[in-house]
Amino acid sequence: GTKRGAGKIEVAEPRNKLSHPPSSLPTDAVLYSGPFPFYRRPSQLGYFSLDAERQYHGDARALRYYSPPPTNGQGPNFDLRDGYPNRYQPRDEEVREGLDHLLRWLLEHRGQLEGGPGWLAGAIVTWRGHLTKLLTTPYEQQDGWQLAASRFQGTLYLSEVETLAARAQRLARPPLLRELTYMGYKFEQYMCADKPGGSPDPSGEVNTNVAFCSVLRSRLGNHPLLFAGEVDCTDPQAASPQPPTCYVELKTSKEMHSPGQWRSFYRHKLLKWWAQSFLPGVPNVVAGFRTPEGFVCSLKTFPTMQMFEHVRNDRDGWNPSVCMNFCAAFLSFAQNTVVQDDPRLVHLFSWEPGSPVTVSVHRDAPHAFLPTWYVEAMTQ
Ligand code: 0WD
Ligand code: CA
Repeated sequence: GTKRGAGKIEVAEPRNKLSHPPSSLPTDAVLYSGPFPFYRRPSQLGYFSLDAERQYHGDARALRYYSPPPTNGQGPNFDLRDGYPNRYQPRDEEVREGLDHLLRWLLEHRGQLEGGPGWLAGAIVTWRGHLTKLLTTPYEQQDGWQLAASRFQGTLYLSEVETLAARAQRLARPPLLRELTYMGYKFEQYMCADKPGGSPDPSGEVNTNVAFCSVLRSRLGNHPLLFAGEVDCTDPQAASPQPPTCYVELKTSKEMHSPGQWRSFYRHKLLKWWAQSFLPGVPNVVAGFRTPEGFVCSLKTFPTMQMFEHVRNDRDGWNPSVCMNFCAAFLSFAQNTVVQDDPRLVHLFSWEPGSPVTVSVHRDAPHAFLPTWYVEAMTQ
């Protein structure tokens, strides 16, 4: 420590840097244009599966294999409403899992993480879906979000909290929306086999407890990232068979008939598809376009790296640089705000469209999200 009055000139700490981090973060797209930031090519660190009872398994049992219909003859004719509601086992959405499954994977693999000693202590741990929401924030005009953040052993953990509006919407979800959700999962069943080279079996149940999750490492600017994301299937015939480049994301969307409908699809839906698949390095999104009666009669592959081309010359389009620069700015904001290392302390970042991101501070229940079993095992 430097003693006062020992002849040294004392330089004042610049204010607003760490000692006084800003208390809000603007989200306007214009503030985040500029060059695309560094984003490390995502690499897969591991994976896990959740079974029909939502039980964790440290293996790939829930991974399915891409098995599109033969391209000869006519197009597909998938009835997405088949099996609804009798063969639908939806996950219980009242169960708040937070980061639990990802934390279990991390606990079991913390000794074998690459990146050198201390890599985890400098990293941000979260779900891919949370990062997707950050990427699309500068363009989002409907849904806000809340992200809870805790620092523990250096690592910054980010876990989404359902907003009151989202909860109200979920509880009041009209039956037609519930069926639409089913149809998305049904499409996966028509497009995936349980074994490489096998054929899809659409006669079974659709159980949305089942999931295969890839755990990935990347870095955005100077933020090392460890995140997990649900993967729909792997393509046994992929040109590059190594994960994540063999993975395929499946989506359904309304059939489009006018240039105006395509324009709107490129501006809104493709942004979400791009953000979700770019983060884990999933190279292709295969879309099934459904008729008003719920039949998929055409398929189209959208390479993730070509999605931006559809809006590059659109004044009302989105820009990947804005998405990534905003995400990097948010991660810096969070890193500078959550200074104390304490798993029971939560900084809650809240955002509503048209406003900046704001922060509130909480301790313990109901906001703390790092489970005791995790904190205790990591403290050993
Ligand atoms: O409890 C929560 N609030 C959340 C839980 C929010 C986000 C994710 N999760 C968990 C779930 O355990 C889920 O299995 O994460 C897993 C998926 O994580 P993710 O990949 O980070 O999520 P995201 O990219 O938002 O969604 C990927 C897929 C979705 O596919 P589509 O094509 O619709 O984007 O994961 C599914 C869905 O099939 N999915 C969920 N499954 C169960 N519970 C959930 C959820 N809450 N959210 C998305
Ligand atoms: Ca999907």
